[in-house]
Amino acid sequence: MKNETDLILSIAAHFQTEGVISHVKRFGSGHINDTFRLDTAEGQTPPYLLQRINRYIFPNVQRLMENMKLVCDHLQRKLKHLSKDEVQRQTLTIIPTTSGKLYYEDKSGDCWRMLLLIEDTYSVDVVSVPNQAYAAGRAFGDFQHQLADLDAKKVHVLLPRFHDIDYRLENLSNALVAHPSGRTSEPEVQKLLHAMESRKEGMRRDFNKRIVTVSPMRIIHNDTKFNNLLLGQDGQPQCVIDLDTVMPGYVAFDFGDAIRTIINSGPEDNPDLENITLNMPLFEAYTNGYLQEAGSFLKTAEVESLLYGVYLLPYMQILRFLTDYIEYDPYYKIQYPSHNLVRAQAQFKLLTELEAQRPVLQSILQQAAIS
Ligand code: ADP
Ligand code: GN1
Ligand code: MG
Repeated sequence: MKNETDLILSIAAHFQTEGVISHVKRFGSGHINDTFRLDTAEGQTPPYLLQRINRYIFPNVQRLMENMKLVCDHLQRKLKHLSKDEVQRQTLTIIPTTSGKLYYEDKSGDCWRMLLLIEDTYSVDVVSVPNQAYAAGRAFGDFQHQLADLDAKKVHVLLPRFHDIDYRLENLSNALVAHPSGRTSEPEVQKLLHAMESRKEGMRRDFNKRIVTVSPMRIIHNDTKFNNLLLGQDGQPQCVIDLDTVMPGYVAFDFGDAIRTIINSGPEDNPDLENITLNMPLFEAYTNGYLQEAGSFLKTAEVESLLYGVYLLPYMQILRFLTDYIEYDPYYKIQYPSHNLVRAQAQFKLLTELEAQRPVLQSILQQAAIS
């Protein structure tokens, strides 16, 4: 069997690359795809990024890539006043295969895509300073703004009910039926299940009454965690990435998911629960940055819905991590056997901190909305 580098080189040969690829390195900390950085020999072309697309999550890669192309083209048209170089630093660029396709399917059925790697950028899992949070708010707000005139009918709904609380609750119930013992009977799992159950009706009510029935459907990113933003060397956002989930949804989802990672003083999977605290200045900074960009197009009801997203997105994320743990981890990449349980526990601690600070969060949001 070939080693990984040989495999990647043989896959890369099917794309319209320039220069000779000389180095291959695993890259990034995403939970879904396998990502590799490809460097060409010195003095040749810029590096590339090759991704093996997760087949379990995206069985229809053709449609996935059609969405991605649609969004990239739309964003690039908006930047046509800039140089080609600058456009390629602010948006993703898909490199087609030698036969002109958007992805390559290998003999084993794995599907691969290639992008230009945006140089001198990095992504981080934990935000450190308010400036970064403010700029991230502006970047995700601007992203929604740029997509406001994209025809929603052209976007395939690849992951139906992606942020639908009833779907996530159904998945958990199904997991419990399929796995009545095993991990389900662990005391830590039972404790979390009770905590989720006791919040269920309140969360469902907020989801339906405070978001779905009052907000217009828009094209949103659907996965606004902080590491889906590339930062430039100056620490400022350079490009919104990970476009796999761009689909219709509600702005409160993107806001809540961003806050989930930004307000958390530590990583999403912090096993040290005592040290999971809220970084309020980052919340305020993100909110100000987001409303600076999105305030012009959001309806009043949408602005009011944002607070509910701050609770619902962590709640749904706990359901998702817990479901995956009970099902023995088919969905998220894990680094050790209890990783999904640790993630669920850390997100639950985050949720309880958010609950304790509700009046403060509400007043920061209200203040940001009127200034
Ligand atoms: P996943 O779905 O697994 O999260 P992503 O598309 O987010 O995959 O990519 C994983 C990581 O690869 C990102 O967090 C980022 O660090 C890096 N990355 C992705 N696209 C690019 C790019 N075009 N240029 C530079 N780095 C990138
Ligand atoms: C996944 O792809 P990545 O790592 O950016 C997931 C998100 C979750 C997130 C939790 C397609 O995001 O929905 O919120 O993990 N993406 C998909 O960290 O399910
Ligand atoms: Mg990602």
